[in-house]
Amino acid sequence: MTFHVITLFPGIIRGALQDSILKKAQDKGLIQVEVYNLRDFAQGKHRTTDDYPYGGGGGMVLKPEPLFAAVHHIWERTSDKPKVIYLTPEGTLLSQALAKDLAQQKSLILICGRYEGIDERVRLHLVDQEISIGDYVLTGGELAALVLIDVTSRLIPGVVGNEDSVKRESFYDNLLDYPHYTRPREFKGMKVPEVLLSGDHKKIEQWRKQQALQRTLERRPDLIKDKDKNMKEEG
Ligand code: 6GU
Repeated sequence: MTFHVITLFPGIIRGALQDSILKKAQDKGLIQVEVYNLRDFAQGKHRTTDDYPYGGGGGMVLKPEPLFAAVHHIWERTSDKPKVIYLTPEGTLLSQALAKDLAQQKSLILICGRYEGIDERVRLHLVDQEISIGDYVLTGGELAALVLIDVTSRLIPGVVGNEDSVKRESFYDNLLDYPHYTRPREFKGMKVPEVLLSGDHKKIEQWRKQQALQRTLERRPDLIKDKDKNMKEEG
């Protein structure tokens, strides 16, 4: 899968992808991240990418021309006309379910905003989907784009070494994860639950399910309501 990222700060995107699992995924050819500096698509001596808002008020707004030029540049060089996603706190909340949908795409264009926002005409005529990563305001869309790339990439087969762990972890079944233990059997007087040492796989499975359910009820009862709703909708 290819992520085309349009940003004023290519270093933020590149820097975060130089280590660990996403680095390996790129080396293996499972994902590709192409970074485009918005400034390269701006006109004039000063290559201005932002301007004052009509109607006044504070802050600056990203101009439409460089964003249109950048997206068309990418479309002209790709065979599949990738969808355009704008990262903004006004967008649909990113969830595991949305990430699963995104992971079906061959490629995506991600626009990272800065300042007060982008010219509304970009949203109306260029953007297919607006996505937010949570109810708080970041200084720009770059960290949000990285979150989107991370959650989507790890759903692509081969990116995460252990497929089983992807299936078992938090949110996969709309439940939080169960507790994990490793050696030693006793640490500072705290013992590993007996059942995990029993070798009885059925019992272990039951204990994990019960723990996951209990944790979800205590911490995120909203997830269980969502799950009920989803099951009813699916019939
Ligand atoms: Cl996508 N962008 C910004 N600037 N702030 C955010 C966000 C995105 N999602 C949550 N907060």
